[in-house]
Amino acid sequence: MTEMLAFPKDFWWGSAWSAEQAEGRGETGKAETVWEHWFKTEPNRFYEGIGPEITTDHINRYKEDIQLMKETGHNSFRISISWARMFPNGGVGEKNPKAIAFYRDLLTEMNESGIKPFANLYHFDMPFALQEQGGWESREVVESYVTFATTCFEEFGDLVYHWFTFNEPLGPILGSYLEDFHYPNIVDFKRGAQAGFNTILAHAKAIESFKKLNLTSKIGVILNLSPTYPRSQNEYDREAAEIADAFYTRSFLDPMVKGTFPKRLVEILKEYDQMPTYEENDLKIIAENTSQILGLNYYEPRRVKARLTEINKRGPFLPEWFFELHNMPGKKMNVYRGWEIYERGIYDLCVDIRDNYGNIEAFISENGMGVANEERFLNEEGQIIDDYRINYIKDHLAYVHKAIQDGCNINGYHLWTFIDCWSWINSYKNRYGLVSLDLKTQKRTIKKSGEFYKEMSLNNGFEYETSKLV
Ligand code: BGP
Repeated sequence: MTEMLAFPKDFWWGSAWSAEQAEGRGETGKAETVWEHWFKTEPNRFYEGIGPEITTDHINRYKEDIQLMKETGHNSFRISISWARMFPNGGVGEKNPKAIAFYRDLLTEMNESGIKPFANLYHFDMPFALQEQGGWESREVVESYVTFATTCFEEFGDLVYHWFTFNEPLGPILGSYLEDFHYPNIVDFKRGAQAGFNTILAHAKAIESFKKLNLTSKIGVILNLSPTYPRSQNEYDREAAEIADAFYTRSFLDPMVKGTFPKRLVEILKEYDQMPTYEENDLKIIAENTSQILGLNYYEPRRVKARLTEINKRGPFLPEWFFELHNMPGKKMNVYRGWEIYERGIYDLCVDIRDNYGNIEAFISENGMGVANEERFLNEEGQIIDDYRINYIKDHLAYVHKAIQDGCNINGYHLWTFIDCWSWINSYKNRYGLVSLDLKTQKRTIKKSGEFYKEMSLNNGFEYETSKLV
C-alpha cells in the first residue's frame, strides 16, 4: 500500500559538505593543510591526480550556491569552518579577518535565505604545521584547537544554528594510524589511541568553552556509526561482533555522548598494552562536557564473524585481531564505493541511540550514494537522471520515519552531498550531489534528485510503498 510518509513539523531537510572538499583555496590566505601537503608529495595517491586546490570553488561561488540550496529545498545545511583559513599562520597566532569576513557573509546569506547553518569545526583538515607537531597526538594541538573553536563561537555565534566539534573523529584515526588512507600514514595502534583520546578531550574542552558563552545554539558531535551485525547467533560470532562494536562504535560514542569509556575496550587495551596516557583531570572534563546534540552519519552496516585464522603476533596490533569482516552472501552493494546498502541499518542505529544514549536529540547528518561516471545518465537537456539516488534516499528515509514513529528523537535528514564535491583520495570519482558539477567549467546543474528533494521538503514527506519495510 502506498502511504504518505509525513515528517514532524520543522524537520531539517538539507545536506552537508566540508571546507576542504568544497571551498577551494581561494584568496583569503590559508595555512597549508595535511591534504594539500600530501597531494604535493604523493599525487599518485589521489584519483586521476586531482587534489584539493580548487574542488567545487565554493569560496568564489557561495552566493550562487545558496540560490541552489533554495532551489533544492534546503531549510538547513552543514558547512565546516576551516581551521587553516581561520588561522593562516599554521593554525595558530593571529586570526584571519578575510576568513572571518567570508564565513560571516556566507552564514548571513544562508540565514537570510531561510537556511539554518550547522557549523562543524573539524572535518579531517589539520593544518600541516600542527601535524608536524604531532597532530592529535599532541596536547598543545588540543589547546590550539580549543582556541580556534572559541574564536569561531565568538565570531559566528550569532549566526550559527547548531555547532559540531568534529565530523567522524574515528575516520582520521583509522586512516592515519591503522589503514593507510590519511596522511601521515602511520601504522601504530597505540599512537592512534593517543590521538583518539586527545580528540575526545578536545571535544570536551571545546564544549566547556562553548558553555561559558551562553549561546542559544547547541553543540555536539557527528559520528559515523555502523550497526554491527554478527554473521550468526553462534557465541563466537557474537563475541567478535561485540568487540568490533566496542572498537568502532562505542569508542567515540560513549565518551562524547555519555562521558564514559566502554569497559570492554579499556580491558582489551590494557591487556595488550595499548592504553593512551592521560591526566586524571581529563576524565573529569570529558565526563562533565558531553554532546547536547548528535549527528548520525550512516552509509553501511558492519558485518562480523569470529576469526578463521591465527593472529600474526609479529604484525602490528589491530582491532582485526579479534574478528574478521563477514562478506554476507546476497548483500546489496553500491559497487562504485564498495559499500553495502542496507536501509534497515539506519533504523537499528536510531533505536540504539534511543535505548542506550538517553534518546539524545539527534539527526541523520550524512547518508548518500556516490556513483561513478554519472555522465552516463545525462539526458538531452544536460540533466542527470539519477532515479537510483531518489530511491536510495526514500528507502532510507522510510526507515527514519519508522524510527520517529517508534519514539526516536530524530529531527532532520542531511544528505551527503549538495553539489558534487572532492572525496579525499577518491577525488571526483564518485559523485554524491543533488547538483552536478562540470569540473572543467564549474557549471552547476540540478539533478533529477535535486528536484525530488525540493518537492519532498515542500511536502515535508513523500509517497512510499510501506510494504517494503521489514
Ligand atoms: C564521510 C565523510 C565525508 C564524505 C563521505 C563520502 O565519511 O564525512 O567527508 O567524504 O563520507 O565518502 P567518500 O567521499 O570517501 O566516498
